[in-house]
Amino acid sequence: MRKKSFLCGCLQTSNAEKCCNGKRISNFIKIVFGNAFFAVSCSGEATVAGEFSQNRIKNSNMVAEKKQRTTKKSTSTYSKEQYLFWYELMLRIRRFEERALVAYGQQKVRGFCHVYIGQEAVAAGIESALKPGDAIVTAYRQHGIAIGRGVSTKAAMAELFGKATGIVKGKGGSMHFFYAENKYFGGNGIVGAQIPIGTGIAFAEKYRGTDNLCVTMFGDGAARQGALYESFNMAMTWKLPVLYIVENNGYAMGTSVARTSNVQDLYKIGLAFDMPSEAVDGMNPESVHEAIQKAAEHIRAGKGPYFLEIKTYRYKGHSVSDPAKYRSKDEVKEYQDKDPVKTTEAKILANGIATEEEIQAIKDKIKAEIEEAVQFAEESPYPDPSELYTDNYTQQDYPYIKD
Ligand SMILES: Cc1ncc(C[n+]2csc(CCOP(=O)(O)OP(=O)(O)O)c2C)c(N)n1
Ligand SMILES: [Mg+2]
Repeated sequence: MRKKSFLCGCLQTSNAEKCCNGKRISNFIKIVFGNAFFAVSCSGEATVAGEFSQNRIKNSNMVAEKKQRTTKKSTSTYSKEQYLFWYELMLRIRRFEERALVAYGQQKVRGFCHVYIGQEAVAAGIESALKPGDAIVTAYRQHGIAIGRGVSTKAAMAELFGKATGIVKGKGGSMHFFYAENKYFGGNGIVGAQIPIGTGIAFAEKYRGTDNLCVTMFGDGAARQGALYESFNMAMTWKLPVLYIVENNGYAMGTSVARTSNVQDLYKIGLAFDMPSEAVDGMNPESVHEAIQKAAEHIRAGKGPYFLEIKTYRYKGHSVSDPAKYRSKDEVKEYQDKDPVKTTEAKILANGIATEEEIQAIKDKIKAEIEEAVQFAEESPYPDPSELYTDNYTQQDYPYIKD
């Protein structure tokens, strides 16, 4: 039987065999941009390939910038517009997921569901610091990142409900949103698989000569995957425009970083590659925004990748089925006291950035929006059974298949 390859992103290049030195690779995910392409095998082995000759990639011996190794506290002040953007986005994500959990309890959402509650400042700070054209790829805890990227709460809720109006037609569910128009490359369920994918997207941007970067996010549980080390090495060698972000929420499922990593300051992983690497406080959007801006400036100057360890926390368990008994109530409370939504609201009011009425208006707007999203999801149809046979890729002339 012929093997099938699974493709994600745009389709196909013809000289894959040459670029991969004739090596037979089956079951791989490939992203193609113009003449450049990137492939990663599903086993996690990363392979970068493309229609280029090595000497077209400048391999300058740029010395990595002096590393700053301390968690940064925000000192800057921002405009009212900026604060309200952060507040509204974080509240939208929070209310969306709270409502999604209710729907899950009602068995309207099924399958996996990993919520981002507690981590919203990361999505808010990233989104405010990027420019149009930049790409994002992340792991499966992704509702918040996707909503930040412009996936509507209607399309997101409908996706969770498995409806045809969902962002990927109800076929992806909680872990696999994808929004190519806004360069949101998912939503990836295989831990660490998106690290080489993001590296490949950055490769394509460099190859095409844009000034776009690719934010490549992963959890602390992915930080010890071999694909990360291969990707970091390639990205530094070729000075790719990639911003790696590890969202260190302290746990990989129920296993703490302390139990799996001798080095618990995960940003230090980047130092082995001479990659500028820093730790960032992830409980407020200001410090995330500032760190991303600084990293983006470095990357857009052509100096290559940057690595941020954003220290954050999830209040809920790994997924809806995890009661999170592996940590104490005091620990959870410690982070809830720094809750990004509440502290940003308090900051806005205490500093007279906006009035209580303005804040209330945002709350009312979000509440109505989320209820509309649920109604939309409820009323939308399920995909037609014939959809089982669409959006699947089968390459008939796969060059590595030997009968
Ligand atoms: C390659 C692979 N191995 C194992 C799993 C099972 N798994 C799902 S999530 C997870 C832990 C991920 O931890 P982290 O990246 O810290 O994510 P968080 O739970 O904090 O969102 C594991 C081991 C998987 N999905 N993929
Ligand atoms: Mg984690």
